[in-house]
Amino acid sequence: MTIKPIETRPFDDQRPGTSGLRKKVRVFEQPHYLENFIQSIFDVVDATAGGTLVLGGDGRYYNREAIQVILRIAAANGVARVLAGRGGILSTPAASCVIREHGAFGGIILSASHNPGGPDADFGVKYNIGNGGPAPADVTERIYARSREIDGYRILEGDDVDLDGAGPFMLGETRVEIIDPVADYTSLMEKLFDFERLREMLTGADFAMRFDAMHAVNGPYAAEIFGARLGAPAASLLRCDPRPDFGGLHPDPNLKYAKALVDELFDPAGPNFGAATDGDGDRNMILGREFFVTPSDSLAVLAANAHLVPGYADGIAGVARSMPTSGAVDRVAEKLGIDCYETPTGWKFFGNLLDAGKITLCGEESFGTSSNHVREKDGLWAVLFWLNLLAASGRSVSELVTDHWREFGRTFYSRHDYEGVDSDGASAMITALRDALPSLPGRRVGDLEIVSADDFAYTDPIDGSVAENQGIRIGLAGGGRVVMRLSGTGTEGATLRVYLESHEPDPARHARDPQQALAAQIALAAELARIEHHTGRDAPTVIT
Ligand code: VG1
Ligand code: CO
Repeated sequence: MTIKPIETRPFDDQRPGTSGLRKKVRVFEQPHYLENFIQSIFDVVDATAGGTLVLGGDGRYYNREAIQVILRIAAANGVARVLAGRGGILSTPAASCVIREHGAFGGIILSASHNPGGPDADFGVKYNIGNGGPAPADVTERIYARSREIDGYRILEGDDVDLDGAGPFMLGETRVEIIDPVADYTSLMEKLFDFERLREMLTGADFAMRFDAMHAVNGPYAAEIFGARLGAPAASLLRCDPRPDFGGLHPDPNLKYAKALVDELFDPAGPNFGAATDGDGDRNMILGREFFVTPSDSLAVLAANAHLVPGYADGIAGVARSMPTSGAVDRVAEKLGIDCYETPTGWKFFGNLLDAGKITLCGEESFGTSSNHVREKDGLWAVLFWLNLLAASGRSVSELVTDHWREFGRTFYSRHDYEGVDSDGASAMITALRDALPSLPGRRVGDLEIVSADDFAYTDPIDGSVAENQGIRIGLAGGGRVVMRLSGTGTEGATLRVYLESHEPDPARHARDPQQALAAQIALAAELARIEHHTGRDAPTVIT
């Protein structure tokens, strides 16, 4: 087999966003586009020292083709060993687990996460480092800089690797091992949770759950863990056959895109527990009977009750949440006497804190929760954690959460997304807000008083790196907040995210509908940011 140098010209749009490089499949299918980006990774990361690379994806359209290309480029760049998920499959948390278990120098994960899949939809490439987590910004910026000047890549000529075969295969000097995508991950889950107790609960007559894999990567993981190991009835596992286009749906586990599951759980005679995960398996949505748990509350409840779960019985070192995530977990940390960190949006910012042992649990309002067991958010882990809490406490989902509110107060929370708006209008809106920041504190809008306003900047407490312009943060008297930022994961136009939050200590006022409880915050955001003027929209496209 020969290594072929190919001349190429740089593309100018390969800057990774919140979570890797995400583009339309058609963009990735352009000649040399994927190759350039992969070569840029290998030019930045030294892959020649005899190490192992982990490779897999969420199974979406173009996954297998991309894996064949990446294997050949890896071989031409002197990677000694590649661990590839069978069928090209690895969920994001499983890839993180495999990188850590096998001491790999890094991994390439192919996914556009919760974005739709198919020939006209989205694809993505993410590079993770040796701790199993997303590459930090200095690495992604170097990869981007390289992609702007690249003039060639190296690729091995040869046949495709049989991703469904037993392996190992040799690609030139590179050994490609085909691994069971669920094995390492399942063993890790068995170490953290009380599988015996879970099995008892899931096979019992008075417990019914529904898990919706949304035709995405977690199907086989759920079949193994909930089905084979824990004995959950087949009828409780929904859409567990992964499809390249996710069945034509949006694999995003929220109130809008997992509506069938939500409807089932909101039936008064419905199951006790419902959950869904996203395209690449790192997001989760938790539902009880007639009850939706906001991701911010979920993180707070997990932190407050972690001692009930075997893997966390010794207590937690600290917690972290992304800036737009509600302050519910902060109150738990205060009570536990542990540190709570506020980081920018995106999982890469948790990595250093986890590595340094500063935090055990962390989460984002965007349906992401996880712990120090991997360096990615982890959908199935969150579902198992909740199940373990139900089994150990004997309480229902709604009881656990409403008890929590009684103890800590309720943090009403909602996110309003304005998807696919005009990029220039959205940028102009953020710029205008930024310019107005100094004039905001002290101002009243309706009944709300603004006490602080800034553009969030973060200095990493471990390595001192600084991330600026991470979102407009408006603090309100009484502990409420309005946060606004632009998405860094979209592939079309811009998406404005408006995060709304208020704190209510009085249990008599906990049963309100969040949209009503947050009406004043919603009005404040519209007025201050002039959302309709800048975006032409008078309502959000998704409310969670
Ligand atoms: C969104 C979420 C963010 C999350 C990111 C990746 O980013 O808000 O919290 O980390 O998606 O999640 P943005 O920039 O669009 O707001 V995943 O499951 O799509 O990898
Ligand atoms: Co995801």
